[in-house]
Amino acid sequence: MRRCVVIGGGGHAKVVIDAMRLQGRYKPVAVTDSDDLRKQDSVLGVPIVGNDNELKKLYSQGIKHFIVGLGSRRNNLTRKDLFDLARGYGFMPAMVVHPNALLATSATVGLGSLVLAGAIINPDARIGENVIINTGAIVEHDCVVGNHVHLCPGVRLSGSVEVGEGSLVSAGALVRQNLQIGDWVVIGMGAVVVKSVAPRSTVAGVPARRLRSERSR
Ligand code: JB3
Repeated sequence: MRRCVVIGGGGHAKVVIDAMRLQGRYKPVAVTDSDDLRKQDSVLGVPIVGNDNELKKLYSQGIKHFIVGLGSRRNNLTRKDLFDLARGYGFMPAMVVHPNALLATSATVGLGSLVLAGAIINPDARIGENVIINTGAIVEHDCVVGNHVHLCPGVRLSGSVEVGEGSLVSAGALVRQNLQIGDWVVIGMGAVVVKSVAPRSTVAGVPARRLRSERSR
């Protein structure tokens, strides 16, 4: 089994480690966490070995795979930065799919991505790298989901929706078919999105309306 480091040791890391064990392709052997007080703590029995300065050492010890185990906060920038950091050290991204997720045979999922229990990804959907398809999220046929996106629990993308890089779709949001969600967009919890969303904007509500736009990244 491929040994794997999990970057980030909070609540999301628990579901990552659990899915990894159930999938049986990777063995989680170490966790890094930026909170130095958590060194020598563990997550579901996997030791926290220190902060991200330990990554180089882990790689030299023969651990060649990683997954970002951090969920999103206000956006996905930290998840992207951690993905790029680990790739820079030479690690290969793990691709973790919970055995109770349903993936169509023609759907594709990129490296470093995580598909959790109860998620459904329908035919010809394309999922990028370092994406989280969280518990019970539905990605309908022909959707295109960009790198570093997080679809939170219970999100539903109707057919042929495009979600740009880094966007965060919060829990329970619903997106109408054929819409384009730009890069680095934030969609609020429970929103019902009936119009395409411009890059870097934040929308929320039913129907979803823009709250603000033009964030720097
Ligand atoms: O709602 C659900 C189902 N999941 C949420 C998930 C998507 O996001 C979950 O309930 C949380 O709200 C959140 O999970 P996450 O990201 O694990 O958050 P938290 O439980 O607060 O733990 C984050 C951990 O990552 C903390 O221990 C931090 O010290 C650590 N951390 C923060 N920045 C980092 C970094 N660790 C590393 N290695 N590097 C960092 O840059």
